[in-house]
Amino acid sequence: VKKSDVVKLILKNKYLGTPLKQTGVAFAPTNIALCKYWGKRDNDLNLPVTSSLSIALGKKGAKVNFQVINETHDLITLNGEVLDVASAFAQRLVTFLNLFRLKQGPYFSIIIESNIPIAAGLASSACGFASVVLALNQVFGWNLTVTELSILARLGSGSACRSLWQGFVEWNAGQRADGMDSYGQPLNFNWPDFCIGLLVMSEKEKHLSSREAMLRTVNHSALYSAWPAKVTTDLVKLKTALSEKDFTLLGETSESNAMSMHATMLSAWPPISYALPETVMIMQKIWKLRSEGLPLYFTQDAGPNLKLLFLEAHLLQVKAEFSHIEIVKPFAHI
Ligand code: 2P0
Repeated sequence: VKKSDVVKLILKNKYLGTPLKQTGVAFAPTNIALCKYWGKRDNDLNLPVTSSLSIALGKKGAKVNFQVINETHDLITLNGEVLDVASAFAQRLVTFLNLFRLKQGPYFSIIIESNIPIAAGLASSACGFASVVLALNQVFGWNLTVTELSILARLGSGSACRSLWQGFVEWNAGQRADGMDSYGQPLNFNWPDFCIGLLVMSEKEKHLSSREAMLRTVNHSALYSAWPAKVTTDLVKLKTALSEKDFTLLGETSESNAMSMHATMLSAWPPISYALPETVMIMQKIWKLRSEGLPLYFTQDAGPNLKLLFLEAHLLQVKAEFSHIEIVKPFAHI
């Protein structure tokens, strides 16, 4: 099954339609996985080996503005800078857009504004592709369901299928070869005093994309075979934690899940580590604070930055310990 086959399955007779509107504007939040997506069963369709569970970051994400233009190529602007068409980011986006049009177009001016560091393990591709499919749905007048949009977003980047909602979202791995059963679904749990602290150690682009790192881990890590069972257990624990508002269970499960994902990478060959010395120092500081009674946990993705998990009751203490922290309250605006 190819990406273009999935696009045909979803768009049916709307496939390769002409634009209905000249513009499309959309926002999608970024998301942080508490139970990670790590490893694909289909590398082209971004079909995961396991399900995963994330929390959206409210106003942190990407806004896109699509405008049909009379050109033979797209014009992409990212945070005020016109992108070189040969850049990896532009190529990836254009390749994705080509799934939805013929050689003759339409082509777009695409203005992307992101308020998170790009490619620093803060899930910029997730909100990027999610906002792009939302905008395309407007421009082409597809009227797709949010489930169908989630499947299309996944074709751009796996984690993007979780970025179409605020709050907690589960991505069911699904079993079908065409991935029509692999999409995000919102979980109906509100947790107003849940806080996330972003600790950015480096805004530099990562040295190894998650795409390559996942592939290497699946193919060359002896520990990867233990990962699916770990995810199964952790998903049950996380859903229990959400329904019972058990923050300790949520924190422990999320941190343990992240550490286990990184363990599969460390055991790959060549080994993969996304940590900087500061990353490890801060982990140790968190463990010390926790041993002294502060209910503070972290998660880490394919980059050196840490995302701290805590409740509002401990906000002042967390701020006092980490001077450069940026606080996100995922449910504050819902
Ligand atoms: C996640 N990550 O669940 C995991 C944890 C990084 C670590 O999803 O190849 O950019 O585009 O499907 O979605 C980042 O991987 O990878 C990611 P592709 P993606 O958030």
